[in-house]
Amino acid sequence: NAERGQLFDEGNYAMFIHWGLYSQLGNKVDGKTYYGIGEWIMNPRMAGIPVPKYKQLAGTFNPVKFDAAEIARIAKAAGMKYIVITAKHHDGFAMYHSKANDFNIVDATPFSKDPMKELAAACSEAGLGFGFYYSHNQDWTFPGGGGGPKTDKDGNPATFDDYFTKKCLPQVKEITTEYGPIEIVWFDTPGKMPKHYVEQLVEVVHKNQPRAMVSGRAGHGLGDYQTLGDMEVPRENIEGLWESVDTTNDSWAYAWYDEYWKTPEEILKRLIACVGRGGTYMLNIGPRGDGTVPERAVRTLELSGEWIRRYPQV
Ligand code: JFZ
Repeated sequence: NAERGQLFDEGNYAMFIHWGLYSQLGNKVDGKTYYGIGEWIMNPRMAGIPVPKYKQLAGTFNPVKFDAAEIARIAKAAGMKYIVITAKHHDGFAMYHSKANDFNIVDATPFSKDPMKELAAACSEAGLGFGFYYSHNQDWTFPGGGGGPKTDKDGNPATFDDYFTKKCLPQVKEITTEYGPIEIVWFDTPGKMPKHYVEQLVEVVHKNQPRAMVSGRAGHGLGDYQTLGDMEVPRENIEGLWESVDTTNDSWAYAWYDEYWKTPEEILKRLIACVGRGGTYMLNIGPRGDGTVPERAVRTLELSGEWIRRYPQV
């Protein structure tokens, strides 16, 4: 029915969720804490976890407390209109049931359910839109992926094309066909990824989900809107469709020590600044490895949402 782009026409407010195997670590590995963004924990800039050891984390990943309806409730209470969640981050682990690659939450963990099916259904039930983050260039565990192993399991050299055809493209087809209508595919960190790959991904998204928007971070200017730098709030009006992303605390993914919560007032100021200048504000939460959302994040979103709800009566 609606045209692509309508989602951002008058600005918008969305929930962003970084959730994956890394959430289980919460930035602590073998008793040592690493300070930085949690979803980067395996990277050499953080703990530098070798691929086989990182993959073993799947064996103990069991987010039995994940409650999709509760997450949808929190987003609604905050005044948000849709939710975008990490289908696959740079670590390469799929948080949905992928048939293209078995390093995923159904085939590789004791949880063995698809939480993305639950969240898509909960969003639809609550009248919220739904979308996926997908790391298309960086994949640190699949041979040939950006920042990933340079050889396959037999020691043969792997190319980016191997990764793209065997994993990336099939997975983007999956996330755009298996979860009902989606609003956004949020690609990120294109790096030096050649243009023809990005073109193929954008084509798949637009073909399977004609209304869905592709994030500016797809690369080569092929996205449907501009994503500003993390937590960037523009000082002046910006032309065209744009979005700013932010977190409720410091890290995107859960970090055990991260109590640097923004206050409800700070959240509201940032939201108003973005939407008042014609943009969209997407605010992140980082659920724990067991699926629960940190209480302070819930409270902040509820309190800021309460202000929005009461404002007309003040
Ligand atoms: C990326 C990811 O690497 C990170 O883990 C997280 O998912 C975040 C939302 O996006 O990092 C970036 C990418 C681009 C900018 C900043 C962080 N930027 O353009 O300012």
